[in-house]
Amino acid sequence: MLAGGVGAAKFLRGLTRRIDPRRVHVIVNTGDDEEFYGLHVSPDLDTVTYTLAGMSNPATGWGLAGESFNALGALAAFYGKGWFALGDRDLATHIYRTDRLRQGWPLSRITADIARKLGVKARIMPMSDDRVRTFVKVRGRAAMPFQEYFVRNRARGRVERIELRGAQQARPLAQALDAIKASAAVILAPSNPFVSLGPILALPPMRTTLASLRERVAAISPLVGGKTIKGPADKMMRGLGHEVSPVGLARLYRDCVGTLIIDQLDRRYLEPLRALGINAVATNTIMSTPARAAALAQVVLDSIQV
Ligand code: FO1
Repeated sequence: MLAGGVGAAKFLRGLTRRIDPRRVHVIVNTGDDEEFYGLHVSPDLDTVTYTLAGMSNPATGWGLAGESFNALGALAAFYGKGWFALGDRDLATHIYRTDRLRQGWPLSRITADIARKLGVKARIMPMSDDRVRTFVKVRGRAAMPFQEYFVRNRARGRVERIELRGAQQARPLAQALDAIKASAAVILAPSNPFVSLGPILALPPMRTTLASLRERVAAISPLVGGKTIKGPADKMMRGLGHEVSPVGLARLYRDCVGTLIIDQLDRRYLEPLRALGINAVATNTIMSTPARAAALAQVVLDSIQV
């Protein structure tokens, strides 16, 4: 599966109820990674890892359940008030990751190590061991790193451009490409197509590899009735000149996705999608409970006959 953060993690919680987690390989976006207080933070990797470990904060979907923020409060005395909420126990993950990076471990090894130590059975891997940084250009402002746009500025403003800095030079993880080629199904999570899945798809030769397996590739639309449940994907589609509908999404993915799972509220798009050469399936895509996420996962697996 190709994954961003919270939406992907929710889906994975369902998928791993339907198939053995050891069969699941998760390739995660690292374009959102950021340094805070000298520490390397990988929000999407951590969101997926914590969720599969059963440790994530159910209210936010990111961070850890039952967190405290004492260290962040103490850091404010030196750095000023922080805008990125790093919890005390979450900081342990960032300290460990940063320490290992400094010792020369690749991010993929650290990610597997953290997941194993937290008891996760699925294989979680960063999209690349090379650094890719997502920048967002909003009208009237210079391009800014993703977390600054998303958290500090609360995704305000009209998005004019997404820059995936370093993506052309970065190599996708070899294990990720191998897993994709060996898999019965490749699932694109209901994540943001520009800033979550975009960075993964931008790594050559990720997109052409998926295109060669298109019949086995399914994407889940993050749109429900013209809006996203969470996050700015709908605003971004509009700002970047795409139709905010499953058809707009299908045009973004058409070369590499054979099946598109859309919400039942959007069933009127089934025919137009089929006319575009996409196998379209409508179902309830709102993952309000793990059981709902598992039901969605079953529909996805059935749609590509796994
Ligand atoms: N999202 C927020 O909206 N506000 C935060 O303060 C915040 C802190 C944070 C800390 C660790 C972490 O792993 C994720 C965190 N996120 C926060 C979520 C993160 O910005 C997004 O989920 C992803 O980058 C987008 O997928």
